[in-house]
Amino acid sequence: MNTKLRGVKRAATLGAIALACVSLQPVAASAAPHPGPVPGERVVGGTPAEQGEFPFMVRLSMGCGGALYAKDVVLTAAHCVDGSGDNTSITATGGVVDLESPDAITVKSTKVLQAPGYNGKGKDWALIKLEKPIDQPTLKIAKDTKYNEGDFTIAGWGADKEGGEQQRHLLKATVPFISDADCEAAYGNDLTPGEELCAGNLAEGGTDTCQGDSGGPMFRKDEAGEYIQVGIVSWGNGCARPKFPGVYTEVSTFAGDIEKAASEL
Ligand code: 4AZ
Repeated sequence: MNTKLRGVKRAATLGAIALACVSLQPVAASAAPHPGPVPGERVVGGTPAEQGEFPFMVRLSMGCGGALYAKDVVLTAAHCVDGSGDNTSITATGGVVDLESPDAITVKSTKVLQAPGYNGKGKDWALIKLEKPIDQPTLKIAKDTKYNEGDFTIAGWGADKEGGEQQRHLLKATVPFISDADCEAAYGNDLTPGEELCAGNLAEGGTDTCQGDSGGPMFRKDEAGEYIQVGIVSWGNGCARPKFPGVYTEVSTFAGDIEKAASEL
């Protein structure tokens, strides 16, 4: 089954101890048809992010990821939040790769804006307004489709394998763009092309986002060498399975809506 809703409920149940995850590509094992955990490695094919490497990354208390769109606005997934309106129940943690670091910056939410028209298919974006700024660099969003190609970076504190535990340390991986046609071959009408884009290693699997990474950014560098967000972790069939890439909200499609909503939040 596709694990978006299941993953969210699961993450929410884990509550404060829920930390994000990424299944990363096993380099040494990539020739194997079904790469599994590599003995001695803490993350399947993945690597821990360095402190400060992705300073816009935020962990949300319901067990999702997010990115700083502004210092006091987090961009996350619609399926990570309950609806729109005043909301002081979410805590955002930023400024650290280690969620238990004494340097962690924790700030409460004041409001949530879930994408207008969100009904569980496509439109998987939401904004969370923070009570005060998290003084870290923000992540700009892609405003057109030209960056929807090439290799992307994914990062999160979610599970490091399907059914695995949330992570204390931020993990990162690289995944290639997958065409709508290839992604539709996997997901049929569950995919909403134009509102979603896919990424992963189609043939081998082995690298992916997973439960608890939802809401976090997928990003790459632009022509100026700066990070730009092209996706929001949304859903997939399991994690890192061959033939089933990760599905991400297509940020460029909603960039205008996001910009306007943030200015009104
Ligand atoms: C989740 O449940 C989830 N493999 C996130 C990403 C993917 C699957 C599930 C993609 O949060």
